[in-house]
Amino acid sequence: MDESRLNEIITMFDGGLAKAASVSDIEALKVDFLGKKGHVTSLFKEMGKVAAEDRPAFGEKINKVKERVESGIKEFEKKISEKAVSEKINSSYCDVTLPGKFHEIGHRHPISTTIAEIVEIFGRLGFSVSEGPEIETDYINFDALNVFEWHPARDMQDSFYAGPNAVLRTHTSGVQIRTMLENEPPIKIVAPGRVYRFDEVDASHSPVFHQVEGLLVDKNTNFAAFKGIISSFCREFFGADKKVVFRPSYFPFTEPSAEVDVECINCKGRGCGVCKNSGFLEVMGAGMVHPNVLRNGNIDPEIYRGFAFGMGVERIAMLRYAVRDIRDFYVNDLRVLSQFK
Ligand code: 2NL
Repeated sequence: MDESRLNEIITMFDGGLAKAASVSDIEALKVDFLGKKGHVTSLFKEMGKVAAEDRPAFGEKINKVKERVESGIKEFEKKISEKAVSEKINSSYCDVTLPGKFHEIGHRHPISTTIAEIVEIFGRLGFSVSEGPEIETDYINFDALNVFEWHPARDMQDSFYAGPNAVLRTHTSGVQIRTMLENEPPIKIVAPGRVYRFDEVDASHSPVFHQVEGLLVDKNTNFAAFKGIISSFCREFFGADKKVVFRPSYFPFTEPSAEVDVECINCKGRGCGVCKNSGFLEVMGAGMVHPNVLRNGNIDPEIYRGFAFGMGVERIAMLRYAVRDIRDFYVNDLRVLSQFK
């Protein structure tokens, strides 16, 4: 075994490496040189033929050849993987300095904002939120609220019916009747939601609108507590400087009943078109819960008293945002709605 055989193998390997262009080329080289029958492997098999005293020196030499082949292959593999990475980077080039795509962010509808503010203020006064179905029985929507069979509000012409005993709720009071039936006092809830009335559409009427009603039932509540809570709400919502007045009124479900007026937020009480020169705006109806209604809620009126109130959200939103036509809330014209961001 002479040096020239070793040099021959190295020359062959260098030639093969120079021509290699792909992973499969280098795999073939690996087999040719380091495989079971490869050139380098066969050198080790020839060890036996070498004289014993020459073996260490020969062993060292063939190990050098083996290392040379292995490092050549390793270097090639490194080069080819770097090339693959840089090709990938170049082919998927992205200009990170280009401006991004602009997506407009949505926002709350003014009616939702108004409901959220009302609910938030009553939340701070200790009221929690209750919700219920939009289709009610005649009993829950009318009878339980002391609205007698002959009451004009029960005229079929004034309400939408989904069936013989299925009315689209004309107020959210049903939620409060059910709350009374399902809970022991004290009760302190607000019931926001969509309500329906068979009204001709005009600048201030819509057949679908929103209401927030409230109900407090407890042993020791009274008309003074009622005035205190409602005044607090009105000052919080409309401004601390506004006068709040309670005018006698009538509702079948409360006795006594009151209409609540707040000093005009447009003219501060001087009189203008918004308040029809009265200096005041009517913002809600309210009163002490009628004993019949407490009884229908399975609450003993000899032990408990309650007060309740109801306000139209659209009306309040129109006053607050100086919107003159209720339909502006429903046509979903972004030129209108985007003013309420
Ligand atoms: C209005 C007037 C009102 C109520 C709603 C009520 C509910 C129960 C018992 C008693 Cl469960 N009353 N609700 C009371 C007074 C007035 O609404 O003008 N709403 C827009």
